[in-house]
Amino acid sequence: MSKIAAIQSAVETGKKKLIRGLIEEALQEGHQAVDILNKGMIDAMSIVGDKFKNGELFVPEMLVAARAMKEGVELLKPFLTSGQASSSGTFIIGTVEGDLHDIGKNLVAMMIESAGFKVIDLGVDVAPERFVEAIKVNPDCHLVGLSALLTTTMPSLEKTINAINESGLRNQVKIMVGGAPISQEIADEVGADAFAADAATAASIAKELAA
Ligand code: B1M
Repeated sequence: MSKIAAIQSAVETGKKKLIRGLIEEALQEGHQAVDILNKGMIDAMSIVGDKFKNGELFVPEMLVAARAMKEGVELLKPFLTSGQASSSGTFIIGTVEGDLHDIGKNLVAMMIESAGFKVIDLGVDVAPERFVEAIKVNPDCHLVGLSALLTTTMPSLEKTINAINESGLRNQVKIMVGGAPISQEIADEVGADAFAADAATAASIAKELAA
């Protein structure tokens, strides 16, 4: 089995303790961190999602897979980020109300930080008022990112954007949305300024929006 396949299998089956060794070996063998992330770990989470949908595994297995993935992301972080000093501005990010998924949001935050932004991460299940408050207390913030992974939490995107509109702060910030069920069409519907399909795209769009 190739090292990438072994990492994929370890994430899929939630073998958190194996991840460090496997990633170190993969890097020593010359695999790129971005390949380990995309082909090893993100693909593993898609398989987990498919198996969950088909009833082949359940929430506890999804959770242990997520823990293994997080361990791997922590290890890869130094290889994925540029360590660029913050200068592009402040980016407030969070997973919307009702939604606890944070792996994708954390990857987006990491890539955006690496693109030179100061990132304020509000975490998961973030109520619209918390986004509004965070923008208020950070007048230097011109970009806000909303992550949603569930079709049931997609309305929270619109609720959050409406709350920012009603607070009178909408002119201060550009809003980017993303997450597995989100598309450009949905971004347009909820009144966002931008949609990004993945973390690398989110970082380049953030730079464009800040320019
Ligand atoms: Co959940 N879950 N989950 N889950 N989970 C999904 C999302 C699901 C698609 C699985 C499935 O059925 N196939 C499904 C949603 C179905 C739907 O809504 N249509 C689902 C469900 C149903 C649920 C529960 C309701 C299950 C239950 O309790 N019965 C429950 C909901 C809890 C809640 O949030 N209230 C639940 C719970 C969980 C866990 C807690 C067990 C765990 C999350 C742990 C954690 O995040 N800390 C979990 C997991 C792990 C998943 C899957 C398997 C993997 C998600 C993930 O981390 N992917 C997921 C299946 C799947 O996505 N295929 C699933 C890897 C990650 C790197 O990708 O998050 O898509 P992603 O992020 C990408 C892009 O989307 C984008 O960039 C990222 C990096 O490239 N992106 C942005 C994300 N945010 C962005 C923001 C941006 C721009 C881009 O701008 C701001």
